[in-house]
Amino acid sequence: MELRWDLFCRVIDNFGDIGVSWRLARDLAARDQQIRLWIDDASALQWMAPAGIPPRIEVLDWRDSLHTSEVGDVVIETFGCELPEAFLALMAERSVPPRWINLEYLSAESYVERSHRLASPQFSGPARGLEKHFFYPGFTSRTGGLLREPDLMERQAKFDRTAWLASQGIKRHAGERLLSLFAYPNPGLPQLLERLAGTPTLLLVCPGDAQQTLRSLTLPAGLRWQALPYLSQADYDHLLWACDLNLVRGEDSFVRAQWAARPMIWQLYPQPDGAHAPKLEAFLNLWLRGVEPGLANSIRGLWRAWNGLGSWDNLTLPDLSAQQVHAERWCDELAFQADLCSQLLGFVRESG
Ligand code: TRH
Repeated sequence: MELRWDLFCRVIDNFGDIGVSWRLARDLAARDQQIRLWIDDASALQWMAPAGIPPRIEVLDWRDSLHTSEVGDVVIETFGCELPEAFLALMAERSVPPRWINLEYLSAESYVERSHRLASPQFSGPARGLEKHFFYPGFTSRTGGLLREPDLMERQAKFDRTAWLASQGIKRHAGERLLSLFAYPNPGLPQLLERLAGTPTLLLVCPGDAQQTLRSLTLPAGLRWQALPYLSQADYDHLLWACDLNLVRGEDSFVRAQWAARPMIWQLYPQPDGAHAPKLEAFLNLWLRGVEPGLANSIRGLWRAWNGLGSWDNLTLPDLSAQQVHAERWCDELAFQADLCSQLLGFVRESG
């Protein structure tokens, strides 16, 4: 059944808001849904989606939502971005109210299972009489799952690493391991590089602070690096599939690294109130369940240090082949879960 979706996105900073919204829009459109993506700053789509806007998606200026006369069957506000009052009023006027969903941030913390699908009836304001539902992505069956296009695993299985690297002008030396680096400013970078020293490694570095830092550093023996431009979202996936270790950040690249089924290190979006610390521990607890204690401890130590939440003393790089086995097992486990789009569609249909 084709539904009309109004998807709202406010770009706070970085690229996660638009990255998740764009990925969701594309996934819904590929499932025959009609999407209007209302966004206050679509500029990142120039590099994220250089092939242009696919059929069934319209990208519209947020401000124009104040003057539209139509409301779709489903309205999604991403990450608690507040909807314009004029649009809320229009929603309330609709004879059949739209399904109104707040798509929340990703976390493995226990509140997610408790809060997923909760309703929030509106008793005042322009949306009076409507009901908003919270939809939480997550890693367990009692959450909304993760974005995963239906053909993702198939495309990944067909991926030709050598051809892709050549297409990007990346010249890997024989035997060299590949590492992708997408990070917030991180004072731990020199310490991380020390842990990589000794084994020939090519660091493929995404735009951002790390490129500036690396220009002024002398790299330890065996390491070299290459600056990457912003890649399309599709090619960023390819980068993750091509590398032996992926350093990712925020939300969307973190999820994609899990689907890439390669060893990874996650840098969380640092929160001034320290909320990223329990968020990190919750994920580590879930993700490392069943992992051999020596390996699990060593991964924990490294992830904490990379996030400024632990010391670098006595840390070494956990064995990559053991991490590879774990990454594949975790990816297989996650793939059993219904993906986020399927769950959203199911939620909308069952409550429509
Ligand atoms: O950019 P981010 O740090 O976004 C963050 C997080 O979402 C965080 O939780 C949120 O609070 C904050 O934004 C506001 O990292 P994230 O989530 O990985 O988003 C990056 C997006 O950019 C993702 O969709 C992948 C995409 N990307 C490309 O398409 N090409 C590239 O070359 C790179 C480096 C990223």
